[in-house]
Amino acid sequence: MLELHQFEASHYAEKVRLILDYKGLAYTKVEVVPGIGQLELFQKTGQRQVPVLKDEDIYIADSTAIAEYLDRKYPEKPVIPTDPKQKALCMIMEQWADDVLGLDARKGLIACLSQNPNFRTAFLPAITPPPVKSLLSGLPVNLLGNLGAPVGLGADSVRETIKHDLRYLSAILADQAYLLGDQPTLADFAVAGLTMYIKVPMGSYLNLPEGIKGEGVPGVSDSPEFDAFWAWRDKLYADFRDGTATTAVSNSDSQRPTSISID
Ligand SMILES: N[C@@H](CCC(=O)N[C@@H](CS)C(=O)NCC(=O)O)C(=O)O
Repeated sequence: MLELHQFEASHYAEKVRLILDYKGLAYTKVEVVPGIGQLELFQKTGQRQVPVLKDEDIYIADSTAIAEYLDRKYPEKPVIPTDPKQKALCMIMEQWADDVLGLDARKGLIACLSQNPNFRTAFLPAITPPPVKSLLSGLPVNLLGNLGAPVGLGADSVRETIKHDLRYLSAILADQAYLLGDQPTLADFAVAGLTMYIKVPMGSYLNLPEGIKGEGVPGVSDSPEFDAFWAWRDKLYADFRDGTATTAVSNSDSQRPTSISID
């Protein structure tokens, strides 16, 4: 069976989970232990990031490379159009989602970590010792301050950037079902996955604490301006995301993360 080496809280892994579910491919999630587990990935793929797909003895790193591999090896329900112009639009949009939207969303997450105790602990690895989690969730907002501000990631400027992104997407989706027309493509799955930190999807798709579902960047996740966008994403999840893949851990439970990693 296919194995997806991942962090449950990784938005690039979420993009791949959406694609695997859309294509109806069975897979096991292998939860990578930050630090030690990433060393294993490095040995297999020459890089340390998730997601990595393992298909028999082949390892593929990077969500875009994984999507391309899946369409080649499992051509049913393709996510990359064959028409050259549609393909070009799809790949450009996907790249924008990966390189712009995903990074803006990550900045949004950092900016609101200080404000939401649930967020502070939800994106820690599952095996983080409970005392560390409760210590972090108990830190008062005024002690943390605006975490991102000193490095130019103040909550207000990040919020405005994310609003720009969602306005562009909402304009495209105003009169069509998907970003390229009437069929879902890699562009849609990239955008849906990489907005995970802006608003965590509701439902049982993600093995994350219930308290953060539906939560996200304040002023964006709860703004009526983006209701249609979130309704679009909810429908994509309802139609295509499965969420029943089982999870294994890449190393023994006795091993502890050597770093706290959300990205
Ligand atoms: N371009 C990569 C980005 C993957 C990425 O940024 N992965 C993050 C998790 S969201 C990661 O593994 N971070 C850990 C690290 O960099 O050590 C993709 O599309 O898969």
